Amino acid sequence: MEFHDDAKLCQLYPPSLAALNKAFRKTAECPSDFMYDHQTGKCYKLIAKKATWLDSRLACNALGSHPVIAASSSDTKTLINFMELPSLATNMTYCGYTFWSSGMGFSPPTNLTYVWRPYATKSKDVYLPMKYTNWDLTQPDNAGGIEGFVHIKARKSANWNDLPNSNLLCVLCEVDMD
Ligand SMILES: [Ca+2]
Repeated sequence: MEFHDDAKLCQLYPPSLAALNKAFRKTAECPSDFMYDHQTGKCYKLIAKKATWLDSRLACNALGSHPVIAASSSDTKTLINFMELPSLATNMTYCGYTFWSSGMGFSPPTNLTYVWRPYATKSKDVYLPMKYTNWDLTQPDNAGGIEGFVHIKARKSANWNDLPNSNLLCVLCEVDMD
C-alpha cells in the first residue's frame, strides 16, 4: 500500500496564495460578504472604511458581527494569512494593513486592564478576559495617557498596539460559528 507523507508533501509543495485564498472560502452559513475560515471556524469581513473604534464596533454589530477577537496563536496565524489574501490586497493597502479589534481597556484611559468587549448594545455587552495576548514589543503603552483601544497592527505578525478611540482605522468584523 502506498503511504502519503502529508508533512513531506507540504514541504515540497508549500501552500500557494491561491490555496490560502481558497481556504477562506465563502459559505452559506456566514453572513453575506463574510469569508469562512475553517481553521478558526469564524467568518471574517474587512470593512475598508476608516472610523473610530466605537463607530467601527457599531458597524460590525450592525452586520450581526463584532470586531475581531484574537484569542489564540491559531487566530493570529489566520489573521496573518488573511492580510495576504490577493483578493484583499487593494483594501488592505488602503487600510495600511491594520484594523481595529474588539480589545479595549476596562475603563480607558485610567484603567487599562485589557478585555474583549465585542458588543455595544447593553443586552449583549460582555467583558471577555484577554487570556492570550500578542502585543508589539513596547505595547500597550497608553501613549499620552489617552489610549485604551486595541488594533491589529502589522503584516507578518498581526501583533497589537493600543491607540485612542479617535484614531481612524478600518475594522475586521468576525462571527464565531462554533
Ligand atoms: Ca500604544
